[in-house]
Amino acid sequence: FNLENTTIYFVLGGPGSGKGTQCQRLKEKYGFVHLSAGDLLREEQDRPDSAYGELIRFCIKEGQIVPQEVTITLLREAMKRSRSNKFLIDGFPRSMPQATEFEKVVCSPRFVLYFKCDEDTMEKRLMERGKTSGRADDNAETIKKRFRVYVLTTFPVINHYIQSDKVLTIDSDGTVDEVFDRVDSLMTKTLT
Ligand code: UP5
Ligand code: MG
Repeated sequence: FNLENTTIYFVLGGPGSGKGTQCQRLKEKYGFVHLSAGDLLREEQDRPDSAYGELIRFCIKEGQIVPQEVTITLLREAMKRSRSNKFLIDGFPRSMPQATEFEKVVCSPRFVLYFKCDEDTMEKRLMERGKTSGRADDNAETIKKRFRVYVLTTFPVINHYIQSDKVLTIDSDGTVDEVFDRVDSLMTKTLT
């Protein structure tokens, strides 16, 4: 597992801000491997012989952060498997200790894409998705908890990277195409 020449962009923003949707478009255009920490946790939760299934299920339902050892291990394994060296890490790190540990055992991000969105918009999107997603956390009660954890615990990570000038802020209100145009033009600039 060679970390030399590895480029990582963290992709952060509140629940429903559009991280996954935009990563999908960015990976196609720019050839990144997209790793959603939430998706990796949900896969692990559903693996029949997982030792962490119950723990993950509980944390997700409560909107709480899964112990970072689990998530960082899943991310490292997925990075290794991909054999790539360009990653969009979506929905991680969710706390300052996670950021510190990841930088220690993997590497620092080149940039942080921050999808900024107001809570009303995010809530509408998540409630709409909840009609069909089957996600245990797309309900009004859990969404409230996710917002709280985001503000108290995840937002400080964004603030931390703002201090080191790594954050590219994208206004995430508007259509998927409008948001993509914004992130696309910022992305292009980071690569030239
Ligand atoms: N949508 C997207 N963009 C739109 C637009 N511009 N206009 C209209 N609709 C738009 O989008 C959400 C919904 O909105 C979709 O239906 C989409 O079509 C629509 P999406 O792109 O999925 O937004 P995203 O920001 O990815 O929302 P997500 O729900 O995935 O955010 P979360 O950060 O809450 O979810 P995640 O999967 O990352 O984490 C879930 C849980 O896992 C956490 O709460 C936590 O319990 C656990 N977790 C950890 O413990 N540790 C981690 O490191 C990561 C997760
Ligand atoms: Mg997502």
